[in-house]
Amino acid sequence: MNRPYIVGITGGSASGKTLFLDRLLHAFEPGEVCLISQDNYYKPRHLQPIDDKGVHNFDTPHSIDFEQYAEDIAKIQRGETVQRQEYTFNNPNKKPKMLSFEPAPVVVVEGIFVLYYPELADLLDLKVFIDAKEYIKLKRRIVRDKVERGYDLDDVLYRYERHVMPTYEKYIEPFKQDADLIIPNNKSFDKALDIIRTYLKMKISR
Ligand code: UZR
Ligand code: MG
Repeated sequence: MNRPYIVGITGGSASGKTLFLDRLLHAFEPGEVCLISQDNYYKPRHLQPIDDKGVHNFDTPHSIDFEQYAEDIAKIQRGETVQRQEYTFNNPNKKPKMLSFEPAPVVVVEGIFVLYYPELADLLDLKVFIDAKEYIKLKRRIVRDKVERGYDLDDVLYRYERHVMPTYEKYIEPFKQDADLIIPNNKSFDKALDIIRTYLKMKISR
């Protein structure tokens, strides 16, 4: 197999990265695309930094075991399979699955810090930034954290203001200019999705 084509997708929390990728992956056959998400590389809770109010901050680049992440991406790039336990966002109602990442012609690397770490950014052949207005991200985040991650509203708002926003300004937004493509996602990303889908299909058929 040829060396995989590696696509990095980043953007602020709740900008629409995961939804974009769910839609994108639907258009491919199993084995054509491998998605390896940064979400599965959060360090365990007891290793997460704690803020001055004693609350865990999952929004610093130190929250991620990026060395393992970069190593696993490099492994897939070399044609090896990677096993990793699913991260459930500390949701006690979810039982973590064992995930298996298989080498594929296209590998997608997704997460808020994938452009921040040069060790990760240097592995990427195409860098995509998904962008959305702040109030839209906050709205999406409130809904998602309640429904998918089981957090209550006070908790969501506290983290958004104290952790998510500062991290966006410091570690995510400054790297927007390193992206090859910036996709606005305030209403819809359908046309951009079409373009990326077509481009990746072309990469696979070559
Ligand atoms: P996306 N996050 C959690 O909410 N809980 C965890 O256990 C680990 C991470 C959040 C993290 C970040 N921060 O904003 C978000 N907080 O997941 C990144 N607080 O995920 O890009 O899908 O929004
Ligand atoms: Mg996500």
